[in-house]
Amino acid sequence: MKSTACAAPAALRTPAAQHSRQQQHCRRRLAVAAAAQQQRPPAKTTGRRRGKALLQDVALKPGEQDDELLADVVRDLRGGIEAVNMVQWYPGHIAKAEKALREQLSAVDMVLEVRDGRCPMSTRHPQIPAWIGSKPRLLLINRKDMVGEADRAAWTRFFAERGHAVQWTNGNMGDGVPKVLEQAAQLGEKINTKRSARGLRPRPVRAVVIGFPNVGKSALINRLLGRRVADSAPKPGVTRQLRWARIGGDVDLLDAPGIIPMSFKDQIAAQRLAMCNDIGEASYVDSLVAAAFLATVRALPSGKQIARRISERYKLNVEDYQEEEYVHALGDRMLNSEPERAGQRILKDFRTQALGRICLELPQQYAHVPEV
Ligand SMILES: Nc1nc2c(ncn2[C@@H]2O[C@H](COP(=O)(O)OP(=O)(O)OP(=O)(O)O)[C@@H](O)[C@H]2O)c(=O)[nH]1
Ligand SMILES: [Mg+2]
Repeated sequence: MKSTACAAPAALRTPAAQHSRQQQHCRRRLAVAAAAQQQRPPAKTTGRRRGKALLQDVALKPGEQDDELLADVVRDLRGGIEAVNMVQWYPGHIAKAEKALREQLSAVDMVLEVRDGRCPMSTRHPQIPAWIGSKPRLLLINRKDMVGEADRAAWTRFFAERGHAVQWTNGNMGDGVPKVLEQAAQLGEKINTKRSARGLRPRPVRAVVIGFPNVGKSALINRLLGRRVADSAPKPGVTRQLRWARIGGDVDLLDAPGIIPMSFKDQIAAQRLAMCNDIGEASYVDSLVAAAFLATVRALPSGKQIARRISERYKLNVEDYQEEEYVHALGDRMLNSEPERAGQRILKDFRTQALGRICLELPQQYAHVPEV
């Protein structure tokens, strides 16, 4: 962006003039901030609309484009708007489901915890280990097909170092499912040996499938059962209630709605959930999440390769722009100057793998985390 300071007449470059100019900028900065606050829509407005409204408030107006200082202020203010507001989207059914789930946990023998392979640690619910106590927990990292082999191997090692032999699964195709059934059957044998020693009749193993929204829990249940009993669709919040389903007498499965922690302060993890469509779209601003996605992939070891794919796909070189600018430039180029549509396009292409197989997080980012 061009600086107006170079073009200023000599009189404006004296210390006194500079001081007054700074004061003027401070006043303008406060005015912009105040306008953003005042025009904030009522609290019940969705996160997405609120985010969009704020972004409009804090945008450069015509004639301000060359003002470098004001541009800085605007950038600061925009940066202060969170891309994802999880609190705003904590649907009532999740709170209810969490309560019901905790009540049911005492009746199950094992827990199948499903994570999203594109962000296995951002889809970790920190309270689950405490809720399930000493019951066996099998970690299923789903969406195997959406993550490259090297990333899968690195994550498998990461979990193994922390005592968990994770199972990679594909809820659509069924990869990994026979292994899960095998482990459930082994546990069933143990339970029933104990029961028969006490003179009790054998019973099926009871397993609950839990995890964040849209990670593929219901799809996996359908695969485990070999028929479609649970509703499964590409959006978060499909399963609304806990429901038991039975597999051929050996295993009973409990399908649960996706759960997220009530207080979720990690903005980076929240952004990854938004990128993966694992939280409701009302909680985020597409253009900002798409910009965060571009920044995330830029920092990956395969960042250059992904950048090439993005540039080729949209015929716009991603290396020439800062992330948010790129989303806007894409909007200008292809989508009627609508940055939100550009954001949606990028996110959709990531989610449908049009940009390739991408794992958004790296084990080394969680090297300091002992609990998984
Ligand atoms: N590519 C791919 N898609 C998957 C996989 N597993 C599930 N899906 C798809 O992901 C979408 C979400 O799956 P669901 O089974 O509804 O997810 P869920 O965890 O039950 O979601 P909620 O009930 O909303 O919490 C569906 O469109 C599935 O077809 C997988 O391993 N790979
Ligand atoms: Mg479901």
